Amino acid sequence: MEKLIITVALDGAEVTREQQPHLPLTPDEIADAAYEAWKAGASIAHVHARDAAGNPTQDKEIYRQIIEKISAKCDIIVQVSTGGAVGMTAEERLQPVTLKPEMATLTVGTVNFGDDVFMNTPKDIEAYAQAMQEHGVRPELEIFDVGMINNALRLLKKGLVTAPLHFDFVLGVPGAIPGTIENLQYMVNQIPAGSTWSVAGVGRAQLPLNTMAILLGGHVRVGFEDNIYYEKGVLATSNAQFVERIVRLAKELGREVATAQEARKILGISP
Ligand code: KMH
Ligand code: ZN
Repeated sequence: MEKLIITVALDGAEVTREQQPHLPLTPDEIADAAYEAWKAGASIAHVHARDAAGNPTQDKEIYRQIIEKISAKCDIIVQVSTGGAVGMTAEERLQPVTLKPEMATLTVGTVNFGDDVFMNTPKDIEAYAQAMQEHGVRPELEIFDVGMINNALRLLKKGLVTAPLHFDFVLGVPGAIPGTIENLQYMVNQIPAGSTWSVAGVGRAQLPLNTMAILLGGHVRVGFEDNIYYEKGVLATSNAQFVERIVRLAKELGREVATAQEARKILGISP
């Protein structure tokens, strides 16, 4: 089986310090958290920028700082968000792609998101994909619900993304597909042979879905963006703590963990 890629989603756009006191917010804090997670075994850092007040922003200069600070500490792959936060415009959301990071997320459909709507019109999705192609950025296709897989295949047909595709199944967002083992298995069965995939389970779905991915040959995403609790009622003390648990589980289950360089090879990213 391919080595296991561990992505750490360090901060997200929705979680607050009030909910999770160890949430990294400034570029320095995000870089330190990425470094700790990399030391623990993560090979991709999925990052969202926050402004001085801790609110989500897609400001290019803040992303630039985050990328520079992380890269000065370690060789973890930096994956910027083009999802940003609900309500942001496409122009806002696209900003970090112009920095030519190694990876960026690309959500391929609109979905209810708690009490909000995470808007991704066909036109905007195509514009994000095109910008990623222009800037040489490897897209990770974010799949919040089943129909989005078909949208990804349409992008492939149009030549806006290239095979092998890399998917991230995000299960358990209120308003989207629930985080069950059956749903993950169904989604995995729908993607083209030769694709790679990881799974991000929201809240208590994180650990069982991550474990299933280790067994099925997929990859995993952990971190405060998706889950702030280490176990029921107990807040995690760091993002790295989640990575450490995955590394232990992978070892027990006989799956080797990929370094960042090995992850680049698996995902077809030139170093
Ligand atoms: N914050 C969510 C609305 C991504 O990073 O690309 C979208 C999101 C997905 O987090
Ligand atoms: Zn995100």
